[in-house]
Amino acid sequence: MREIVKNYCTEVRELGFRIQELIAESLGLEKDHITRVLGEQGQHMAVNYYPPCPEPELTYGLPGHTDPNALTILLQDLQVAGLQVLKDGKWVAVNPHPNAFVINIGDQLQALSNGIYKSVWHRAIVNADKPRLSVASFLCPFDDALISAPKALAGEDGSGAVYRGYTYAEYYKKFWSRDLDQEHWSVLGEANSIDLPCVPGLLADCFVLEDVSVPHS
Ligand SMILES: O=C(O)CCC(=O)C(=O)O
Ligand SMILES: [Fe+2]
Repeated sequence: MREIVKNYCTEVRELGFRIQELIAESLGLEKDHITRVLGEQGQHMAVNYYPPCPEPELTYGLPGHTDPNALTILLQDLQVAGLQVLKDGKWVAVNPHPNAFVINIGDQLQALSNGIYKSVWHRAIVNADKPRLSVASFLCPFDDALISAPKALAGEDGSGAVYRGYTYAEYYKKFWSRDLDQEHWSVLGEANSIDLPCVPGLLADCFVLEDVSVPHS
């Protein structure tokens, strides 16, 4: 079991790096731009267990949030759907596909891409009679990573930057110092999130990028 989880973590990490390289290329940046800026990335895995709820409309497995990290690779339960993303103001189901991961752009890639890639709002609903499992792998910038849009996207003088630059540590400090919604966190607890010792990190959800990213004037 330990070996399987270890291999999974290694493979998922490599996949994450490859996706970050492809995203960089799609933005017209050097292939290694994002992986260079994010540095030695932290990796964290959450195994989310959502017990069945006879009245699913009364609760959430995981309330709406964006992922505060850089990139999330999500393995969904093939038997039970539950993930929804917010699209044009409506919650849309993302049904599981065999042999497919769901890739979530996190807040840090939204900032790094100057808002071109969007950190998607998502939530998980529970099922009336079946439990659901999901395995989320989070790639996080190293603490001192300076998150700011590159000149190629924000202009030589930075005047086209949508967000001000900040370090990931600063982002996290703000994240933890905001008023926590007690109800939200108790609901999170009910989802039985288990932290696996992949690489030390933090599970943190429900962060709005705009909270720390002051629009450039
Ligand atoms: O269970 C899911 O499908 C979503 C999990 C998730 O969004 C998270 O762990 O951040
Ligand atoms: Fe999430």
